[in-house]
Amino acid sequence: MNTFTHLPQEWDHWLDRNLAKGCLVQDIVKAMVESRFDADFAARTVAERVELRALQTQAALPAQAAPRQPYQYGLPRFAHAGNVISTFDRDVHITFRMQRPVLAVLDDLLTHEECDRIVGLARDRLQRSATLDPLSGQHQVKDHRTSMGVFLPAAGDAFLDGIERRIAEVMNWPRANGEPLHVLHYDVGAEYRPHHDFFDPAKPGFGPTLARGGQRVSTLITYLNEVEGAGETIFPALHLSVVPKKGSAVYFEYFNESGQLDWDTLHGGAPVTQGEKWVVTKWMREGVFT
Ligand code: PD2
Ligand code: ZN
Repeated sequence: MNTFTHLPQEWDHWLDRNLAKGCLVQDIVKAMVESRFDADFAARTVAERVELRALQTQAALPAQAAPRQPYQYGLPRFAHAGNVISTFDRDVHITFRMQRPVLAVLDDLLTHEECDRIVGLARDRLQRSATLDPLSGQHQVKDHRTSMGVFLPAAGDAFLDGIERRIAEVMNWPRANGEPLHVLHYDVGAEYRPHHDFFDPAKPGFGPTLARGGQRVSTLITYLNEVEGAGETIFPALHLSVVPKKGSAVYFEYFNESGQLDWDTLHGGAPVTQGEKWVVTKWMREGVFT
């Protein structure tokens, strides 16, 4: 199928009108792709226009933060009642839960053998972790994330396939919407400073990733070893920290049905003070991750 890589004038006006109305970048890109625009072209065009509009607004107005609408909680994806989640092959125990934001700490998500096996698959393939630059959309190595990491696609691996299936059942969200499992390793001193796992739609560099299944909606961080010192997952806005325990996990959600993002889900990996820390993260998207 031929796709368009040029923006006719009527679409140019349509793009400005929709951004002015406050439509989400990913919805605009999706509508363009459905009208047969090339996906990369659409993501780039929208991202460039968002950046241009931001520059024009900055030039026209004295520095002023746009007021954020209060986050409205919708139906939780994590809709497990009681204290046990019975997945197809394992019972996972809920040891802590909160409603706002939806957050849970889970015990026994992975066996110790499964944790060791995941570490074994990742160990020789680690690379310095990078983050997506919000303006350029390029992957960049920065001081605020000093771990090493690797994605582990499950394709053709029966072991990872089972883990993926269990995780999708726990997160109560389609497996196809998940990014591949991502293993992180922190040495002493390594950290992941507080950040949001979602992509700020106002930042042009995030357009291309938002076109790959939409916004992230939830995160599951599973601890793969016992950390000798610190390395907690911290939630500064909630005054909460989760202490790593081999095989246990922390789950949280940050996106409602109206497209609002919960900024209180700010979180980070505190510096490891002794030993090392291994985790595997699953990020879920709104739609199928491509
Ligand atoms: O390793 C962690 O504790 C951590 C903290 C914050 C991991 C992530 N974010 C992540 O993988 O997004
Ligand atoms: Zn994170």
